[in-house]
Amino acid sequence: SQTADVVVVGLGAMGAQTLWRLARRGVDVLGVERFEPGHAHGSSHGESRIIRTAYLEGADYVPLALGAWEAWAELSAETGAELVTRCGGLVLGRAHDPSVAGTLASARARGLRHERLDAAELSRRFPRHLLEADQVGVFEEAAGVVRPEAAIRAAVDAARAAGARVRTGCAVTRIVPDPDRPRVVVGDTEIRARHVVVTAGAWTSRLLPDLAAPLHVERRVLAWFPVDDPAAFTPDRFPVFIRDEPDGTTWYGFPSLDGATVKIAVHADAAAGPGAQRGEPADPDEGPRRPDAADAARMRLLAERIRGLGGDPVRMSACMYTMTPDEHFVIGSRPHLPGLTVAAGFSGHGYKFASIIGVALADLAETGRTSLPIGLFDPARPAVAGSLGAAG
Ligand code: PYC
Repeated sequence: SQTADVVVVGLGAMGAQTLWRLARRGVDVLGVERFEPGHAHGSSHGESRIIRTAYLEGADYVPLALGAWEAWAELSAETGAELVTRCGGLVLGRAHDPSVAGTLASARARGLRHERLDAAELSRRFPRHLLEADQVGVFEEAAGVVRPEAAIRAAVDAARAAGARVRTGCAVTRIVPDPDRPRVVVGDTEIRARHVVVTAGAWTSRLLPDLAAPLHVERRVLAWFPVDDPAAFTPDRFPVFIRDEPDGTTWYGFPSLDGATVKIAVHADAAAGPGAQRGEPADPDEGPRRPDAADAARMRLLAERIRGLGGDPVRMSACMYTMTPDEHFVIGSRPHLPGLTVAAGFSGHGYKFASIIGVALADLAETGRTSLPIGLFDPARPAVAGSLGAAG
């Protein structure tokens, strides 16, 4: 058997940052990852994620978003990796649609700089977006792109350089809670720790069936479309965007990062099939169903709402969301799972926060508390634990 002060299970978005923060603090930390850091089997591939500040999911997220920007800058400074491109962000929809209304409410509640734009201003400043006459926009300068795979690899490399031990290509089969000596089983090896941080993404419920949190794993499709004029889609001219359409679909996209294509994706699909929450269910061990011609057709309909995108996607990929019932994250511990801290259920909007959640998880693993505002993510809240009559 092996020992470590802290074991981090899963080195994806959240685990990689936690590993790095702990190693940097001099903690004896061991990370275990079933694939290789920056892999394409989970929820953090596809080269880009949105970072924004006026947080449409709730003004309570704003302090964390501000902290996330700073924490990403620390990782970039330490590793020399360019991980964030600040290019501004546009939220589009009708005035009462959730993304527009939520962004405005958050910006106003926290006094954040933003511009509310009507259809005429939008078509003048952002002529590539084809909109209905009643669609409006909110532009925020403090938004941009985070590079998910690069950030995971940078954090794992920096953690190793700071002394972390890392085991990749091996799946954890069991996590045994214990107040004094929780254990993680990997193949024939049992790793004993003082504390275990579980950041297993879509695999969380498989590894922790007693968590008593209804985490619903769903498939999402990403598609890259060729651009007609690369100069019109550079980060300074074509910001990241989120669009609510009148049929209830929310989709999003990025400036061109390769000078040839733009990536778009659906966040919440109004046309999701039966049994789905906001997208098709997925099994993490099998992986999300591969994108097919029907996906291409669906994505093409969205791409056509941007002038200069269209035709067939040159590339598609599928990833997984792990949804909670209220779409807020689950971060913390439960009395019936002693010795463990869990972070899961990022509901398709967590990546941008990985840098600061790594700090919070490192705090929790070291001392059992954090000064960061994560109360909203309490795993014991009624929307999560109550919905299953949870133990503990
Ligand atoms: O986290 O900003 C986000 C986002 C938008 C669409 C999907 N995720």
